[in-house]
Amino acid sequence: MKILLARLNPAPYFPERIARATQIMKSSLLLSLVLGTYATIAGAQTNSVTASNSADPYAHETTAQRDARMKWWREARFGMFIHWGVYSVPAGTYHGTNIPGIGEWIMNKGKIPVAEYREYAKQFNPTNFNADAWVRLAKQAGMKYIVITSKHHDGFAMFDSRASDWNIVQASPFGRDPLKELAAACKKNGIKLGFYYSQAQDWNNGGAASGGKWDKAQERSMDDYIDKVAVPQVKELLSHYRPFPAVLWWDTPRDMNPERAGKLIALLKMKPGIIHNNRLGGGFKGDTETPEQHIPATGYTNRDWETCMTINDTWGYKSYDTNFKSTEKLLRNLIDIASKGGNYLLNVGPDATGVIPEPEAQRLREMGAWMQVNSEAIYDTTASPFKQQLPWGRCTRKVTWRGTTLYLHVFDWPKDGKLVVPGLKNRVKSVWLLADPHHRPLGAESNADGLTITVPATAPDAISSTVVVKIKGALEIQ
Ligand code: H79
Repeated sequence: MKILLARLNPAPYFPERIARATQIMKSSLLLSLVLGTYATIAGAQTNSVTASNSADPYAHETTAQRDARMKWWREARFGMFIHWGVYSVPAGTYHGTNIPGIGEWIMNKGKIPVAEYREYAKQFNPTNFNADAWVRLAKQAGMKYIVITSKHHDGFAMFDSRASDWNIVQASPFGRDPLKELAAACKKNGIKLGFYYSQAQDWNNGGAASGGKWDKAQERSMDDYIDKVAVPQVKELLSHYRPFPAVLWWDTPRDMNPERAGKLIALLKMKPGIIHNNRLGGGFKGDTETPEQHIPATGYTNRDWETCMTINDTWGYKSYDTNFKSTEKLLRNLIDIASKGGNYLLNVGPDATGVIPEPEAQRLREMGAWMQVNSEAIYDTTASPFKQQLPWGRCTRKVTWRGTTLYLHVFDWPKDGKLVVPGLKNRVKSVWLLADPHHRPLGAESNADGLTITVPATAPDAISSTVVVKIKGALEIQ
Protein backbone atom coordinates (compact mmCIF):
# COMPACT_ATOMS: atom_id res chain seq x y z
CA MET A 1 0.00 0.00 0.00
CA LYS A 2 2.80 2.38 0.93
CA ILE A 3 4.54 1.79 -2.40
CA LEU A 4 1.37 2.40 -4.40
CA LEU A 5 0.63 5.63 -2.57
CA ALA A 6 4.21 6.82 -2.82
CA ARG A 7 4.05 6.39 -6.60
CA LEU A 8 0.90 8.44 -6.82
CA ASN A 9 1.74 11.15 -4.38
CA PRO A 10 4.90 12.79 -5.74
CA ALA A 11 3.43 13.56 -9.21
CA PRO A 12 3.32 17.38 -9.45
CA TYR A 13 0.32 17.56 -11.86
CA PHE A 14 -3.43 17.63 -11.21
CA PRO A 15 -3.19 17.40 -7.47
CA GLU A 16 -6.97 17.07 -7.04
CA ARG A 17 -7.28 14.14 -9.43
CA ILE A 18 -4.31 12.51 -7.80
CA ALA A 19 -5.83 13.03 -4.39
CA ARG A 20 -9.05 11.43 -5.63
CA ALA A 21 -7.18 8.55 -7.23
CA THR A 22 -5.31 8.05 -3.97
CA GLN A 23 -8.60 8.03 -2.15
CA ILE A 24 -10.03 5.43 -4.52
CA MET A 25 -6.91 3.31 -4.19
CA LYS A 26 -7.16 3.58 -0.42
CA SER A 27 -10.80 2.58 -0.27
CA SER A 28 -10.50 -0.26 -2.75
CA LEU A 29 -7.49 -1.60 -0.93
CA LEU A 30 -9.35 -1.30 2.33
CA LEU A 31 -12.36 -3.03 0.81
CA SER A 32 -10.28 -5.88 -0.52
CA LEU A 33 -8.60 -6.24 2.84
CA VAL A 34 -11.97 -6.40 4.57
CA LEU A 35 -13.34 -8.90 2.07
CA GLY A 36 -10.21 -10.95 2.32
CA THR A 37 -9.57 -10.83 -1.42
CA TYR A 38 -5.97 -9.89 -0.73
CA ALA A 39 -5.49 -13.41 0.58
CA THR A 40 -6.95 -14.88 -2.59
CA ILE A 41 -4.71 -12.76 -4.81
CA ALA A 42 -1.67 -13.72 -2.78
CA GLY A 43 -2.75 -17.32 -3.25
CA ALA A 44 -1.26 -18.25 0.06
CA GLN A 45 -2.57 -19.89 3.16
CA THR A 46 -3.72 -17.21 5.59
CA ASN A 47 -5.50 -16.94 8.88
CA SER A 48 -9.27 -16.72 8.57
CA VAL A 49 -10.67 -13.22 8.13
CA THR A 50 -13.68 -12.03 10.05
CA ALA A 51 -15.08 -8.57 10.64
CA SER A 52 -13.68 -8.58 14.15
CA ASN A 53 -10.08 -9.32 13.22
CA SER A 54 -9.79 -6.98 10.23
CA ALA A 55 -7.88 -4.61 12.55
CA ASP A 56 -5.34 -7.35 13.22
CA PRO A 57 -2.16 -6.61 11.23
CA TYR A 58 -1.49 -10.36 11.19
CA ALA A 59 -4.94 -11.42 9.93
CA HIS A 60 -3.56 -12.12 6.46
CA GLU A 61 -0.22 -13.54 7.45
CA THR A 62 0.93 -16.71 5.72
CA THR A 63 2.26 -19.68 7.65
CA ALA A 64 5.75 -19.00 6.33
CA GLN A 65 5.60 -15.37 7.47
CA ARG A 66 4.39 -16.47 10.85
CA ASP A 67 7.16 -19.06 11.21
CA ALA A 68 9.72 -16.38 10.41
CA ARG A 69 8.18 -13.97 12.93
CA MET A 70 8.04 -16.58 15.71
CA LYS A 71 11.51 -18.00 15.01
CA TRP A 72 13.51 -16.29 17.77
CA TRP A 73 10.76 -16.91 20.30
CA ARG A 74 10.52 -20.62 19.50
CA GLU A 75 14.28 -20.99 19.76
CA ALA A 76 14.47 -19.10 23.06
CA ARG A 77 12.44 -21.45 25.30
CA PHE A 78 13.33 -19.52 28.48
CA GLY A 79 12.51 -15.95 29.46
CA MET A 80 12.39 -13.68 32.50
CA PHE A 81 9.15 -12.08 33.62
CA ILE A 82 9.59 -9.00 35.81
CA HIS A 83 6.74 -7.65 37.92
CA TRP A 84 7.82 -4.30 39.24
CA GLY A 85 5.77 -1.30 40.28
CA VAL A 86 4.73 0.83 43.26
CA TYR A 87 3.18 -2.29 44.85
CA SER A 88 6.74 -3.20 45.83
CA VAL A 89 6.53 -0.32 48.35
CA PRO A 90 3.70 -1.76 50.51
CA ALA A 91 5.20 -5.17 49.67
CA GLY A 92 2.11 -7.05 50.82
CA THR A 93 1.30 -5.05 53.97
CA TYR A 94 -1.36 -2.33 54.32
CA HIS A 95 -2.00 -0.50 57.61
CA GLY A 96 -0.02 -3.16 59.40
CA THR A 97 -2.10 -5.99 57.97
CA ASN A 98 -0.72 -8.65 55.65
CA ILE A 99 -3.03 -8.63 52.64
CA PRO A 100 -3.46 -12.15 51.30
CA GLY A 101 -2.92 -13.03 47.66
CA ILE A 102 -0.55 -11.83 44.98
CA GLY A 103 1.37 -8.66 45.86
CA GLU A 104 0.54 -6.56 42.79
CA TRP A 105 -3.16 -6.92 43.68
CA ILE A 106 -2.80 -5.20 47.07
CA MET A 107 -4.71 -2.08 46.00
CA ASN A 108 -7.70 -4.16 44.89
CA LYS A 109 -7.64 -6.74 47.67
CA GLY A 110 -7.15 -4.05 50.34
CA LYS A 111 -9.65 -1.68 48.65
CA ILE A 112 -7.08 1.05 49.07
CA PRO A 113 -8.46 4.48 48.03
CA VAL A 114 -6.85 5.94 44.92
CA ALA A 115 -5.41 9.01 46.70
CA GLU A 116 -3.86 6.85 49.39
CA TYR A 117 -2.40 4.33 46.96
CA ARG A 118 -0.90 7.16 44.94
CA GLU A 119 1.15 8.12 47.99
CA TYR A 120 3.23 4.96 47.54
CA ALA A 121 4.71 6.46 44.38
CA LYS A 122 6.26 9.23 46.47
CA GLN A 123 8.15 6.59 48.44
CA PHE A 124 9.24 4.68 45.36
CA ASN A 125 12.88 5.57 44.83
CA PRO A 126 14.68 2.44 43.60
CA THR A 127 18.16 3.93 43.53
CA ASN A 128 19.73 0.45 43.52
CA PHE A 129 18.11 -0.32 40.16
CA ASN A 130 20.75 -1.39 37.68
CA ALA A 131 19.34 -2.43 34.31
CA ASP A 132 22.62 -4.01 33.32
CA ALA A 133 22.71 -6.19 36.43
CA TRP A 134 19.16 -7.48 35.78
CA VAL A 135 19.89 -8.23 32.14
CA ARG A 136 23.18 -9.92 33.03
CA LEU A 137 21.36 -12.08 35.58
CA ALA A 138 18.79 -13.12 32.96
CA LYS A 139 21.59 -13.91 30.56
CA GLN A 140 23.52 -15.83 33.17
CA ALA A 141 20.40 -17.92 33.86
CA GLY A 142 20.24 -18.79 30.16
CA MET A 143 17.17 -16.67 29.51
CA LYS A 144 16.83 -15.17 26.04
CA TYR A 145 14.15 -12.57 26.63
CA ILE A 146 12.66 -10.37 29.31
CA VAL A 147 9.06 -9.23 29.68
CA ILE A 148 8.55 -6.43 32.21
CA THR A 149 5.37 -4.82 33.55
CA SER A 150 5.12 -1.43 31.88
CA LYS A 151 1.78 -0.89 33.62
CA HIS A 152 -0.03 -3.36 35.84
CA HIS A 153 -3.70 -3.26 36.91
CA ASP A 154 -2.90 -0.53 39.46
CA GLY A 155 -2.37 1.84 36.53
CA PHE A 156 1.10 3.08 37.47
CA ALA A 157 3.16 3.58 34.32
CA MET A 158 6.73 2.39 34.80
CA PHE A 159 7.77 4.63 31.92
CA ASP A 160 7.72 8.23 30.80
CA SER A 161 4.14 8.78 29.66
CA ARG A 162 2.22 11.79 28.42
CA ALA A 163 -1.08 9.94 28.66
CA SER A 164 -1.06 9.66 32.45
CA ASP A 165 0.93 11.78 34.86
CA TRP A 166 0.87 8.88 37.30
CA ASN A 167 4.10 7.49 35.97
CA ILE A 168 7.52 6.78 37.39
CA VAL A 169 9.19 9.82 35.84
CA GLN A 170 6.65 12.40 37.03
CA ALA A 171 5.16 10.87 40.17
CA SER A 172 8.16 9.27 41.90
CA PRO A 173 11.34 10.80 43.32
CA PHE A 174 13.26 8.34 41.12
CA GLY A 175 12.45 10.36 38.03
CA ARG A 176 14.09 7.91 35.62
CA ASP A 177 12.53 5.71 32.95
CA PRO A 178 13.64 2.14 33.79
CA LEU A 179 12.28 0.81 30.50
CA LYS A 180 14.68 3.09 28.61
CA GLU A 181 17.59 1.78 30.65
CA LEU A 182 16.46 -1.82 30.24
CA ALA A 183 16.06 -1.40 26.50
CA ALA A 184 19.65 -0.15 26.25
CA ALA A 185 20.98 -2.97 28.45
CA CYS A 186 19.03 -5.62 26.53
CA LYS A 187 20.29 -4.30 23.23
CA LYS A 188 23.86 -4.37 24.51
CA ASN A 189 23.54 -7.93 25.87
CA GLY A 190 21.62 -9.49 22.97
CA ILE A 191 18.48 -10.13 25.03
CA LYS A 192 15.01 -9.40 23.64
CA LEU A 193 12.78 -7.07 25.63
CA GLY A 194 8.99 -7.23 25.80
CA PHE A 195 6.41 -5.17 27.66
CA TYR A 196 3.55 -6.43 29.79
CA TYR A 197 0.68 -3.95 29.55
CA SER A 198 -2.60 -4.24 31.48
CA GLN A 199 -4.87 -2.88 28.77
CA ALA A 200 -8.28 -3.41 30.38
CA GLN A 201 -7.92 -3.19 34.12
CA ASP A 202 -6.65 0.12 35.42
CA TRP A 203 -7.63 1.02 38.96
CA ASN A 204 -6.21 4.54 38.77
CA ASN A 205 -7.08 5.80 35.31
CA GLY A 206 -10.68 4.61 35.09
CA GLY A 207 -10.19 1.25 33.43
CA ALA A 208 -11.91 -1.95 34.49
CA ALA A 209 -11.65 -3.30 38.03
CA SER A 210 -12.05 -6.95 38.93
CA GLY A 211 -14.75 -7.25 41.61
CA GLY A 212 -16.01 -3.73 40.86
CA LYS A 213 -14.68 -0.23 41.55
CA TRP A 214 -14.31 0.88 45.18
CA ASP A 215 -13.52 4.59 44.89
CA LYS A 216 -15.37 7.43 43.11
CA ALA A 217 -12.04 8.56 41.68
CA GLN A 218 -12.07 5.42 39.53
CA GLU A 219 -15.29 6.35 37.72
CA ARG A 220 -14.72 6.99 34.03
CA SER A 221 -16.13 5.48 30.87
CA MET A 222 -14.16 2.50 29.67
CA ASP A 223 -14.05 3.94 26.15
CA ASP A 224 -12.62 7.21 27.41
CA TYR A 225 -9.95 5.25 29.27
CA ILE A 226 -9.15 3.19 26.17
CA ASP A 227 -8.92 6.28 23.93
CA LYS A 228 -7.10 8.63 26.31
CA VAL A 229 -4.85 6.26 28.24
CA ALA A 230 -4.46 2.74 26.82
CA VAL A 231 -4.15 3.65 23.14
CA PRO A 232 -1.69 6.54 23.64
CA GLN A 233 0.38 4.55 26.13
CA VAL A 234 0.65 1.55 23.83
CA LYS A 235 1.74 3.98 21.09
CA GLU A 236 4.43 5.31 23.42
CA LEU A 237 5.58 1.80 24.27
CA LEU A 238 5.73 0.82 20.61
CA SER A 239 7.72 3.85 19.52
CA HIS A 240 10.06 5.06 22.30
CA TYR A 241 12.15 1.96 23.02
CA ARG A 242 13.66 0.90 19.72
CA PRO A 243 14.50 -1.78 18.69
CA PHE A 244 11.99 -3.04 21.26
CA PRO A 245 9.43 -4.17 22.29
CA ALA A 246 9.78 -7.64 20.77
CA VAL A 247 6.70 -8.78 22.70
CA LEU A 248 3.51 -7.13 23.91
CA TRP A 249 2.06 -9.10 26.78
CA TRP A 250 -1.61 -8.15 27.36
CA ASP A 251 -3.39 -9.26 30.50
CA THR A 252 -6.96 -9.82 31.76
CA PRO A 253 -9.34 -8.93 28.92
CA ARG A 254 -12.09 -7.85 31.35
CA ASP A 255 -14.68 -5.55 29.67
CA MET A 256 -12.87 -5.63 26.35
CA ASN A 257 -14.92 -5.96 23.17
CA PRO A 258 -13.99 -6.16 19.47
CA GLU A 259 -14.05 -2.36 19.10
CA ARG A 260 -11.83 -1.59 22.10
CA ALA A 261 -9.45 -4.44 21.40
CA GLY A 262 -9.43 -3.52 17.72
CA LYS A 263 -8.05 -0.06 18.52
CA LEU A 264 -5.16 -1.66 20.38
CA ILE A 265 -4.34 -4.48 18.00
CA ALA A 266 -4.27 -2.04 15.08
CA LEU A 267 -1.33 -0.27 16.76
CA LEU A 268 0.87 -3.33 16.40
CA LYS A 269 1.54 -2.37 12.81
CA MET A 270 3.83 0.32 14.27
CA LYS A 271 6.22 -2.49 15.22
CA PRO A 272 6.36 -5.06 12.41
CA GLY A 273 7.26 -8.52 13.66
CA ILE A 274 6.10 -7.95 17.23
CA ILE A 275 4.69 -10.98 19.04
CA HIS A 276 1.63 -10.62 21.28
CA ASN A 277 -0.26 -13.04 23.49
CA ASN A 278 -3.83 -14.30 23.64
CA ARG A 279 -5.03 -12.02 26.44
CA LEU A 280 -6.09 -8.92 24.49
CA GLY A 281 -9.76 -9.90 24.34
CA GLY A 282 -12.35 -8.87 21.74
CA GLY A 283 -12.07 -12.24 20.00
CA PHE A 284 -8.43 -11.84 18.96
CA LYS A 285 -6.39 -15.00 19.41
CA GLY A 286 -2.90 -13.47 19.39
CA ASP A 287 0.24 -15.52 18.87
CA THR A 288 0.66 -17.44 22.09
CA GLU A 289 -1.32 -19.42 24.62
CA THR A 290 -0.43 -18.37 28.16
CA PRO A 291 -1.08 -20.96 30.86
CA GLU A 292 -0.51 -19.16 34.16
CA GLN A 293 1.07 -20.90 37.15
CA HIS A 294 0.71 -24.34 35.64
CA ILE A 295 2.21 -26.63 33.03
CA PRO A 296 -0.38 -28.24 30.77
CA ALA A 297 -0.43 -32.05 30.63
CA THR A 298 0.41 -31.88 26.93
CA GLY A 299 1.38 -29.04 24.61
CA TYR A 300 -1.10 -27.25 22.32
CA THR A 301 -1.88 -28.35 18.79
CA ASN A 302 -0.76 -25.73 16.27
CA ARG A 303 -0.34 -23.03 18.89
CA ASP A 304 2.79 -21.53 20.39
CA TRP A 305 2.59 -21.44 24.15
CA GLU A 306 4.35 -20.12 27.20
CA THR A 307 3.82 -21.01 30.84
CA CYS A 308 4.35 -18.01 33.10
CA MET A 309 5.14 -18.79 36.72
CA THR A 310 6.28 -17.23 39.96
CA ILE A 311 9.38 -18.41 41.86
CA ASN A 312 7.52 -18.00 45.17
CA ASP A 313 3.75 -17.34 45.37
CA THR A 314 3.61 -13.71 44.24
CA TRP A 315 4.46 -11.80 41.06
CA GLY A 316 4.99 -8.38 42.64
CA TYR A 317 7.35 -8.25 45.63
CA LYS A 318 5.96 -9.24 49.04
CA SER A 319 8.43 -8.91 51.89
CA TYR A 320 7.17 -12.02 53.71
CA ASP A 321 6.66 -14.47 50.84
CA THR A 322 9.55 -16.88 51.28
CA ASN A 323 7.89 -19.91 49.70
CA PHE A 324 10.54 -20.20 47.01
CA LYS A 325 10.48 -23.19 44.69
CA SER A 326 13.68 -25.21 44.69
CA THR A 327 16.16 -24.93 41.83
CA GLU A 328 15.41 -28.59 41.12
CA LYS A 329 11.71 -27.85 40.73
CA LEU A 330 12.35 -24.81 38.52
CA LEU A 331 14.79 -26.65 36.26
CA ARG A 332 12.56 -29.67 35.91
CA ASN A 333 9.70 -27.31 35.05
CA LEU A 334 11.82 -25.76 32.30
CA ILE A 335 12.66 -29.21 30.93
CA ASP A 336 9.06 -30.42 31.23
CA ILE A 337 7.83 -27.37 29.31
CA ALA A 338 10.48 -27.73 26.60
CA SER A 339 9.54 -31.42 26.25
CA LYS A 340 6.00 -30.26 25.43
CA GLY A 341 7.13 -27.60 22.98
CA GLY A 342 6.56 -24.52 25.14
CA ASN A 343 8.44 -21.61 26.68
CA TYR A 344 9.00 -20.91 30.38
CA LEU A 345 8.53 -17.29 31.42
CA LEU A 346 9.82 -17.30 34.97
CA ASN A 347 9.04 -14.32 37.18
CA VAL A 348 11.16 -12.23 39.51
CA GLY A 349 9.71 -9.54 41.75
CA PRO A 350 12.28 -6.81 42.45
CA ASP A 351 11.86 -4.87 45.70
CA ALA A 352 11.27 -1.13 46.13
CA THR A 353 14.99 -0.41 46.15
CA GLY A 354 15.36 -1.96 42.68
CA VAL A 355 16.96 -5.24 43.72
CA ILE A 356 15.93 -8.73 42.66
CA PRO A 357 15.59 -10.66 45.95
CA GLU A 358 18.68 -12.77 46.57
CA PRO A 359 16.82 -16.12 46.92
CA GLU A 360 15.43 -15.54 43.41
CA ALA A 361 18.76 -14.43 41.96
CA GLN A 362 20.49 -17.42 43.54
CA ARG A 363 18.06 -19.87 41.91
CA LEU A 364 18.53 -18.20 38.55
CA ARG A 365 22.30 -18.47 38.83
CA GLU A 366 21.95 -22.15 39.70
CA MET A 367 19.68 -22.69 36.70
CA GLY A 368 22.35 -20.92 34.65
CA ALA A 369 25.04 -23.30 35.85
CA TRP A 370 22.93 -26.19 34.58
CA MET A 371 22.25 -24.35 31.32
CA GLN A 372 25.99 -23.84 30.81
CA VAL A 373 26.24 -27.61 30.31
CA ASN A 374 22.79 -28.50 29.03
CA SER A 375 21.30 -25.55 27.13
CA GLU A 376 21.84 -27.30 23.79
CA ALA A 377 19.09 -29.70 24.91
CA ILE A 378 16.69 -26.78 25.55
CA TYR A 379 17.25 -24.04 22.93
CA ASP A 380 15.75 -24.52 19.52
CA THR A 381 14.33 -27.92 20.43
CA THR A 382 10.85 -29.23 19.74
CA ALA A 383 8.53 -31.44 21.76
CA SER A 384 9.21 -35.04 22.71
CA PRO A 385 8.25 -37.54 20.01
CA PHE A 386 7.18 -40.08 22.66
CA LYS A 387 3.43 -40.33 23.26
CA GLN A 388 3.89 -41.59 26.78
CA GLN A 389 5.86 -39.69 29.37
CA LEU A 390 9.19 -41.42 29.92
CA PRO A 391 9.47 -43.18 33.28
CA TRP A 392 12.77 -41.56 34.25
CA GLY A 393 12.40 -38.03 32.85
CA ARG A 394 11.72 -36.12 29.65
CA CYS A 395 12.85 -35.86 26.02
CA THR A 396 13.40 -32.96 23.63
CA ARG A 397 14.44 -33.23 20.00
CA LYS A 398 16.27 -31.32 17.36
CA VAL A 399 15.93 -32.00 13.67
CA THR A 400 18.47 -30.52 11.27
CA TRP A 401 19.54 -31.35 7.74
CA ARG A 402 22.12 -33.66 9.32
CA GLY A 403 19.50 -35.76 11.06
CA THR A 404 17.59 -36.16 14.29
CA THR A 405 18.98 -35.78 17.78
CA LEU A 406 17.08 -36.85 20.87
CA TYR A 407 18.02 -35.29 24.19
CA LEU A 408 17.10 -37.55 27.07
CA HIS A 409 16.68 -35.56 30.27
CA VAL A 410 17.21 -38.08 33.04
CA PHE A 411 15.67 -36.97 36.37
CA ASP A 412 15.89 -40.42 37.99
CA TRP A 413 19.25 -41.95 37.20
CA PRO A 414 19.05 -45.76 36.80
CA LYS A 415 20.57 -47.63 39.72
CA ASP A 416 21.48 -50.62 37.52
CA GLY A 417 23.29 -48.50 34.93
CA LYS A 418 20.72 -49.35 32.23
CA LEU A 419 18.65 -46.53 30.78
CA VAL A 420 15.78 -47.98 28.78
CA VAL A 421 14.16 -45.82 26.10
CA PRO A 422 10.88 -47.62 25.53
CA GLY A 423 9.61 -48.00 21.99
CA LEU A 424 12.57 -46.41 20.17
CA LYS A 425 13.06 -48.57 17.08
CA ASN A 426 15.84 -46.68 15.32
CA ARG A 427 19.41 -47.79 15.19
CA VAL A 428 21.62 -45.15 16.74
CA LYS A 429 24.58 -43.36 15.21
CA SER A 430 26.06 -42.29 18.53
CA VAL A 431 25.15 -41.82 22.18
CA TRP A 432 26.99 -39.74 24.77
CA LEU A 433 26.56 -37.66 27.89
CA LEU A 434 26.12 -33.98 27.14
CA ALA A 435 28.26 -33.25 30.23
CA ASP A 436 31.18 -35.16 28.70
CA PRO A 437 33.32 -32.72 26.72
CA HIS A 438 35.01 -35.68 24.97
CA HIS A 439 31.71 -37.15 23.76
CA ARG A 440 32.90 -40.64 24.75
CA PRO A 441 30.39 -43.12 23.33
CA LEU A 442 28.02 -44.97 25.62
CA GLY A 443 26.97 -48.52 24.88
CA ALA A 444 23.55 -48.86 23.27
CA GLU A 445 21.59 -51.92 22.34
CA SER A 446 18.28 -52.30 20.55
CA ASN A 447 15.83 -55.02 21.35
CA ALA A 448 12.07 -55.59 21.18
CA ASP A 449 11.42 -53.21 24.08
CA GLY A 450 13.39 -50.33 22.63
CA LEU A 451 16.86 -48.98 23.20
CA THR A 452 18.96 -49.76 26.26
CA ILE A 453 21.80 -47.37 26.99
CA THR A 454 24.60 -48.29 29.38
CA VAL A 455 25.31 -45.31 31.62
CA PRO A 456 27.87 -44.67 34.38
CA ALA A 457 26.98 -45.54 37.98
CA THR A 458 26.55 -41.95 39.09
CA ALA A 459 24.53 -39.19 37.45
CA PRO A 460 26.56 -36.28 36.05
CA ASP A 461 23.92 -33.91 37.49
CA ALA A 462 21.73 -34.53 40.53
CA ILE A 463 18.82 -32.57 39.03
CA SER A 464 18.82 -33.71 35.42
CA SER A 465 21.51 -35.31 33.26
CA THR A 466 21.31 -35.19 29.49
CA VAL A 467 22.00 -38.17 27.25
CA VAL A 468 22.42 -37.26 23.59
CA VAL A 469 21.18 -39.81 21.06
CA LYS A 470 21.85 -39.28 17.37
CA ILE A 471 19.66 -41.62 15.41
CA LYS A 472 19.78 -43.12 11.93
CA GLY A 473 17.01 -42.37 9.49
CA ALA A 474 13.54 -41.08 10.20
CA LEU A 475 12.28 -41.47 13.74
CA GLU A 476 10.52 -44.72 14.46
CA ILE A 477 8.74 -44.95 17.76
CA GLN A 478 6.34 -47.70 18.70
O1 H79 B 1 0.36 -10.20 36.38
C1 H79 B 1 0.06 -11.41 37.03
C2 H79 B 1 -1.27 -11.34 37.72
O2 H79 B 1 -1.43 -10.20 38.51
C3 H79 B 1 -2.19 -11.32 36.54
N1 H79 B 1 -1.54 -12.18 35.58
C4 H79 B 1 -0.22 -12.49 36.04
C5 H79 B 1 0.76 -12.61 34.91
C6 H79 B 1 -3.54 -11.72 36.85
N2 H79 B 1 -4.55 -10.86 36.84
N3 H79 B 1 -5.63 -11.48 37.12
N4 H79 B 1 -5.35 -12.73 37.31
C7 H79 B 1 -4.06 -12.94 37.15
C8 H79 B 1 -6.35 -13.69 37.64
C9 H79 B 1 -6.23 -13.96 39.10
C10 H79 B 1 -6.94 -13.22 39.99
C11 H79 B 1 -6.66 -13.32 41.41
FE1 H79 B 1 -7.82 -12.63 42.75
C12 H79 B 1 -6.01 -12.29 42.07
C13 H79 B 1 -6.88 -14.36 42.30
C14 H79 B 1 -6.50 -13.87 43.60
C15 H79 B 1 -5.95 -12.58 43.44
C16 H79 B 1 -9.17 -11.34 41.99
C17 H79 B 1 -8.89 -11.00 43.30
C18 H79 B 1 -9.71 -12.62 41.98
C19 H79 B 1 -9.75 -13.03 43.29
C20 H79 B 1 -9.26 -12.03 44.09
